[in-house]
Amino acid sequence: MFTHVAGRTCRSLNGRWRAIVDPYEAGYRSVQGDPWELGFFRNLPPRPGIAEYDFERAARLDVPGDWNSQREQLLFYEGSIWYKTDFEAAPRAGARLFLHFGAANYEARVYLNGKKLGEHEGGFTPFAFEITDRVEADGNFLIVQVDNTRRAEAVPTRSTDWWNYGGLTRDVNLVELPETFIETSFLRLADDGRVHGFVQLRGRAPEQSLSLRIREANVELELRADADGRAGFAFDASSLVRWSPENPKLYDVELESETDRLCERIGFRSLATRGCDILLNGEPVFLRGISIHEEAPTRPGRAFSEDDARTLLGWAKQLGCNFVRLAHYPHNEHMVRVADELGLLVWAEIPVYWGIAFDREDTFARAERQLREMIERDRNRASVALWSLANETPQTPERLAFLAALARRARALDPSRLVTAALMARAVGERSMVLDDPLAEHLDVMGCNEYLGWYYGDPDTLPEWRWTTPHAKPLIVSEFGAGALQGHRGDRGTPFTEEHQAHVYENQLRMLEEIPFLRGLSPWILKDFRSPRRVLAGIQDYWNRKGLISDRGQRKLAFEVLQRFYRARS
Ligand code: GCB
Repeated sequence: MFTHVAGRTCRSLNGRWRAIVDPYEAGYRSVQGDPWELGFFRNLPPRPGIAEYDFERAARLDVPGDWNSQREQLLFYEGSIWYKTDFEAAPRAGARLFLHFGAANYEARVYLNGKKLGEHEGGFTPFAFEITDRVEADGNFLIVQVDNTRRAEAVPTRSTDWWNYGGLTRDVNLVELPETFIETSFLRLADDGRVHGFVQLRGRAPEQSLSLRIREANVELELRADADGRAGFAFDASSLVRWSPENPKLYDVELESETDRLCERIGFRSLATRGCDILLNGEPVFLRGISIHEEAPTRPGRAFSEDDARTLLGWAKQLGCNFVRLAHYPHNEHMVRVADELGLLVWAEIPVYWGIAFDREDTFARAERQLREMIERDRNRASVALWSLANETPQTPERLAFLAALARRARALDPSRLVTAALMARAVGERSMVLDDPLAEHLDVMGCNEYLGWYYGDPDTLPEWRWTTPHAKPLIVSEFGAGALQGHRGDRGTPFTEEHQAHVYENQLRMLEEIPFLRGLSPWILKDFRSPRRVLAGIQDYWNRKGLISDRGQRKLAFEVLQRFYRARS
């Protein structure tokens, strides 16, 4: 699929779409339960038994936007909603037209003018369908069934600690491309000091001459795509200033084929590990991070806009971060693009979370596909440093085989990033933690989530805990934290007060400083986020309260504790 939508000729289809809430899938299945040719996608005039619906009378929902946050009745809704919008399209002669969705959670079936275009599974990665030969000059109706039903074999599976926000949660665009177009490119700075990569053309005449220019750095290459439309290259990178959090330098990379042109802002930096060190451009780096869910900064619901990204990542910068963990699924593309600009290294992950069905091949295929779609979308972002495969998964043989295979896949798709996963350590004996998960053998960097001082262990004892591992690899403590309701004040011994949370942070940081192989942290979490598991009335009310910032954007005391720690280290 084509990447870098922002650089293309686009028409936004965002807006107020008609929406029919369909908990029994009456719009897809007959009364016997089979898929039905007279489903809602036909948009027929109302008629008893045939078409007992009418989009024109249905209420509207904003696209992009999760449905749960738009209507009180839909807060907990899980099931199908049918969306409809109308549009006109006048493609230029010879041009091709695509419908591009930033994401739909979790499954989408897409129909144009009553006929199916295709479907997509996976709630956090983009997809597109060509409509060149299906579109009419006017009077097009686009209908999308989105279903967020949780399923055991899906990725994620039934149980998570975040809200199952359903709907067309990201931008929808009509994209116009030439007959043979630049589908994608990949530029990566390798260990040999050269930029390696390829450009992929797609269309009827893929064998073309093309050029790659970075004018500011006097890079100019003349390339020839082969019969499959692929042109590989490698060039000396000595004229390129390296991207880093201190100097997030981006270049305009211009691609021009005989039939298409595309310009993308790209940064160049190298990443590696040496023993327990993470090397950025050859120098050891300590990752001062914070975990973030894709939730809007000051309103409830999914984040989707560039403004949301600037606010969330701006808060991370104020905290003193050079690193963010975008948990627990691929966030919208604005996040990684703004991270590129602001100089924040990124941990990106797929929702292989807790107990997914590690013994199922179809579940592996789902995970693998989400990994590929994430990597293909974001591989040109200098900010993205780590591909994370999984979060807090059980130590079983099936899981090890599953994740080892995913690690191989990640490296085959992108040899220039570090591969990680959020593991769990074990408490052994008196105040000691050991991280000996065999999955670490397959990773470049070990992530580890631990809740000492919150779910277990007395926070006062934290500075006495010692950490060991048999693996000579860098560690990022990818989570620690404590819940606190903003404004709930008291003494530091009382859980859910700001004082208690600040105390856990102070002692966690004292403990973590003593771990010889620690190379970064991303405490849990920047902002309170919604979770159906968090039911404690008066405190949680369906919010996970481990944010350093409340759901309304107010800082808690622990924000300053972490900020002080990071400032002293920058
Ligand atoms: C974890 C999970 C995260 C939860 C967090 C918590 O270990 O990775 O998704 O939200 O703990 O708050 O318990």
